[in-house]
Amino acid sequence: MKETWRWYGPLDQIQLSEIRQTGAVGIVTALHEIPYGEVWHRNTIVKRRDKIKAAGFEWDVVESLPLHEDIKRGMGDLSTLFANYRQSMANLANEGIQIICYNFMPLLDWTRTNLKSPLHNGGTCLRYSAFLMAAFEICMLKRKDAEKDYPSKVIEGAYNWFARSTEKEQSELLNAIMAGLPGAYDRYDVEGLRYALKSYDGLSVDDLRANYQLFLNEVVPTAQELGIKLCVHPDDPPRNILGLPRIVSDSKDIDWIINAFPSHSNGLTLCSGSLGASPNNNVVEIAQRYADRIHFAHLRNVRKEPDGSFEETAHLEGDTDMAALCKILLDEEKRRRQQISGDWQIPYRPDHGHELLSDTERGTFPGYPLIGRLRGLAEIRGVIHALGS
Ligand code: DNO
Repeated sequence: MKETWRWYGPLDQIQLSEIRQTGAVGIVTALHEIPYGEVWHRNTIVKRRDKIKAAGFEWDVVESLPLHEDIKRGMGDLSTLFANYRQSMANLANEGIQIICYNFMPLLDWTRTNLKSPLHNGGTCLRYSAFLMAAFEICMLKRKDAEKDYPSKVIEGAYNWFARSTEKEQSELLNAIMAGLPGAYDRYDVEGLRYALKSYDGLSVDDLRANYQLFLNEVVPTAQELGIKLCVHPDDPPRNILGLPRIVSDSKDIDWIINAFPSHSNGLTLCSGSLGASPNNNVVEIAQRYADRIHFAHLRNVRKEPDGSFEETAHLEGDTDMAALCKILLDEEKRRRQQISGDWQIPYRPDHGHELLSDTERGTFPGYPLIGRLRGLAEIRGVIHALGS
């Protein structure tokens, strides 16, 4: 398995020279400065790739080539947006970058309620508390019908918290929920989010699936011709939030995606932490079932709680058996080496990490500190080594 590291480009506090010291050999990045829906031009790609090369790395994975919201909403004439997406893929393929991660989550990307939840050992982690999400939706956003999405115990906790919370705590909660858009510049306030949500009013799961199908029809054939491996990132958390439907949450959803356009270019990012946050998902089984379509892996772990909350644990702790998962990925690599010529390696990155030691002073993107991720990488490297590859 190829060790990669997510780098946010010039916006990142962590330098490529520091990443070299982690032992990772590949970089996962995106042109975060380009607004969603616009073409990634060849010269901009080349400049970024050369910078990565000069530091001694390959640019292995694009995470993400984002979809414009209109594609997810199925709004208006989408022909230019699809043409732009295809052009960006062609420009990337021309420079030898062939793995492209994206997601199909409406409006928000990953969502947490605490960005610095204290750990018993002194560091901090990302956390999703059901009662805080409920407090946000019910008391701050005042979303109609939000109460229907939560059990009464959680609703009670939400009202209690809200009654006692300060303005600062409420604004920290908003900030945490909005933080899942690293690199993108859209951050909503409560009013802005309410307005943005309006544009999704009435969109059902079936509508969203129809919009996804159209996207696949429009881009996968080109990806196939270019040798590009598209890999969708699962919903995080893998459930509906804010009243928005989500359709990349469990193995039934993944079945739908794989069958919606049967092609090797229509693949998955196996994100163990995202999938692992649902009690309906057995991540190891999911990895086994779709192994031949896993083009990229995010390895991390979570501990689930009965009310739907979860906390990001150290990479080898938490609910998912990381060794069993790595074994499946290693076996899949072995199969590829025997059965196909060309690229057999699965790039993976230590996904997220606790803020540890001097991480707290660096102001890195939430979930993406240097030392915490280095710990995760080192531990996973150890597991892979012990498994014999
Ligand atoms: C969070 C990440 C996601 C991921 C996108 C891919 O840490 O895993 O933000 O990059 O969903 O499109």
